[in-house]
Amino acid sequence: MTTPAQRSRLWPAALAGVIAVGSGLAIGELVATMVSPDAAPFVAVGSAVVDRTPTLVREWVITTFGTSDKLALFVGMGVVIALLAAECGVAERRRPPAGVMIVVLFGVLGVGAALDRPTAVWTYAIPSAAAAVVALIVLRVLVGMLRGSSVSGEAEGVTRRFVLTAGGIIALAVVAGGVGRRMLADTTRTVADRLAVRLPAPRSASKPIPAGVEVADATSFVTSNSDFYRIDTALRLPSLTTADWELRIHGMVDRELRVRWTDLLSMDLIERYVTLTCVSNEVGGDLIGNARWLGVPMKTLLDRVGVHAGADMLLSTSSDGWTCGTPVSVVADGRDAMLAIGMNGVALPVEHGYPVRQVVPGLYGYVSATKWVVDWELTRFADATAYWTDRGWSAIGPIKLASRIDRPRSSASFAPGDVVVAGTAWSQHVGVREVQVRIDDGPWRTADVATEYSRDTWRQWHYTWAATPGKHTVTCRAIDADGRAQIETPSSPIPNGATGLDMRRFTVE
Ligand SMILES: Nc1nc2c(c(=O)[nH]1)N[C@H]1C(S)=C(S)[C@@H](COP(=O)(O)O)O[C@H]1N2
Ligand SMILES: [Mo]
Repeated sequence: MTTPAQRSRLWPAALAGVIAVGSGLAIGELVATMVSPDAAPFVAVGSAVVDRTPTLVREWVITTFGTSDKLALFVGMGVVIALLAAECGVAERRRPPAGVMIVVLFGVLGVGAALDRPTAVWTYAIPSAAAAVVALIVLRVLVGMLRGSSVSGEAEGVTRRFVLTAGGIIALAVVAGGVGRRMLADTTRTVADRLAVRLPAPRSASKPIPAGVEVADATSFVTSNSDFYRIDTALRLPSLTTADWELRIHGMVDRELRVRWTDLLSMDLIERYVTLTCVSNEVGGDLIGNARWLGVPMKTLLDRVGVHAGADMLLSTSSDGWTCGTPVSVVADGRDAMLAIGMNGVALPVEHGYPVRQVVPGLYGYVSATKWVVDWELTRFADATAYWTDRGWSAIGPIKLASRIDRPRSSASFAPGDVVVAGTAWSQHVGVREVQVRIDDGPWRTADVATEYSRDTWRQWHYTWAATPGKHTVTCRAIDADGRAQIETPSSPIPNGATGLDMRRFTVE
């Protein structure tokens, strides 16, 4: 039997359990901001409960609690979790590691619930896992202190330490949870705003994709939004809305201008396929994608502000402070440089710059493709630098002619006979004229190039190789529309893009 004295010692243990689980949940909220609002442990478990509640019960809840049914659910969950958490502390105090086991069970439930969300990817497991780890540590520390008090007998000092530690943890948890909630609310607002966007039709549509631009079993000509590579310095995605968004244009201009979302929608929009490439792309790498972008020509806005003759740089800044310098001459030379609002028929995905980003055919992303763009300053290359140029990359970054082998996949092994080797080549805004293939140290042979969509997009190619048994290398190189061949000397991406030829090894048996 438990004596009253023992029972009174269990209250601090129960409190320790509640603090431990509470701080775990708070950290879970904070971590979820980096993954997805749907992955926050409390929300994930709540959603799982709702999904599994029998319709009858759900109807009863809704009729009983009316529109506050969600609040009722969360309060109910809160009470249940608090009781279990208290039990956790008591169990850990009496029979360690019983409390730890309960926390682990909580963690597993949270991870399971998060992974069960319709939008889930494996990273959804992280917030609940982090929550469980934090809860475990806090539980061990606090209950450890209580145990210390009963062993050493110097109860008073230990109590003071327990109260201080517990208080400190509660304060940290409140801050973490508060910040997490706030950020999740922002994200949710942005996601809702994006879903409500109706893109206008372009004044000038992209031309249809002709047959023959794509080689079977190679890379698709259009990269889907979910497969599109993502490169940026944002630890947390900026959460803008169309109502918040404003582009301020200033510097060496005749008249400053502030552009709102509705202004953009009222201008003449163009829609174009443009292939973006990252300067960090290694030879054979996949930091490249081709999408159909909808937007306002950047030149339209430059014309409105009246750019001074001496201004040669458009310095753009994103809402999270990233900067990029683009030559004014390039933006204004008639190419389809645009302030994009649409990607493959939908509003820009948040990670690709929602609500507005730049797309400039022919330049690497670090000098052209500012996402979440909110500021344009007309200035001079002599006077300004940008994020990556401050870190050793070139101020001027035209995309280099390159080619890549996509088929067969590197790991493939195949029987002797005809094998189709295929891939893609790019030289945005110049165009690709020819691709050549070399087997081992043999002569360069001309590959069949697929139909060119435009000089701003990549171009596919294929070559039929009469493969003989043994180990072989296959190398490709491209020649651009001006007749220049790809640079064969290997060089690293820094400072202005990799050079060298893509070579793959295959075993034929
Ligand atoms: N705000 C912001 N925009 C940015 C960057 C960034 O770090 N922050 N990175 C640039 C780089 S280096 C590239 S290659 C492209 C990539 O665009 P994507 O992520 O849509 O593929 O975005 C560019 N725009
Ligand atoms: Mo990049």
